[in-house]
Amino acid sequence: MLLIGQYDSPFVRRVGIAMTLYGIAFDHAPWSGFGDVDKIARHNPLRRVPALVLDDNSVLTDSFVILEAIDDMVGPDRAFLGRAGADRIAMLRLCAFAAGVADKGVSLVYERAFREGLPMWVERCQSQVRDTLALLDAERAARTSEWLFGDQLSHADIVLATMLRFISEALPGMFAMSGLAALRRHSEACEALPVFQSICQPYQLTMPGEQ
Ligand SMILES: N[C@@H](CCC(=O)N[C@@H](CS)C(=O)NCC(=O)O)C(=O)O
Repeated sequence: MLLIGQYDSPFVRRVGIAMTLYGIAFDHAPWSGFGDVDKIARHNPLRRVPALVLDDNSVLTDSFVILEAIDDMVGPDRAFLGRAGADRIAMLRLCAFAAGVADKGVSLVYERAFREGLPMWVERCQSQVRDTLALLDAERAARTSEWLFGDQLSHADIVLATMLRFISEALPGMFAMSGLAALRRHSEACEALPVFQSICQPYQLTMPGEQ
């Protein structure tokens, strides 16, 4: 299998971390969404990352779909990052809030990089990020367990951390992190794990036409 996309994307990184924790062998193509768009387009007409090329050459896109597929590949007994029953909905709820913050962060990055920035859109995205970070911080603070769902890491723990690192690095200073103590503690605990250190790339936006 081939995982396409750079690890400075919070979405690619969450997939790379999950596959590594599951012990799934994969090749990695650290292609930039803009600098390497032609290479990506050969596999994924949507030209987005992450994309996972399966052994039969079919291609999956979107981190949620890819994680669903890899949980399925390892099977219910080994899919320790997933959850079942009510915990599954609770986990997906937090994943969606965290991935949503990352989505709005990506919009803000593009708004800044590709045009001057429509104030109404920028302010809307910033409010969405700010308020959802506050929600996630309160949710994390309310849980006293090592990880969000007990003593075992979950997909929600991973995306919370990949999102926070992305927001901090791609939009430095735009959002005050000082009031987000629980999220910062969570992020530090994740980033200290060897898998987070190996599946990692400092943020860098490559503009179209650059390599
Ligand atoms: N919902 C998607 C979001 C993926 C996404 O936004 N990827 C960005 C890079 S971080 C991308 O490919 N941007 C280029 C584009 O949208 O054209 C997921 O969870 O995988």
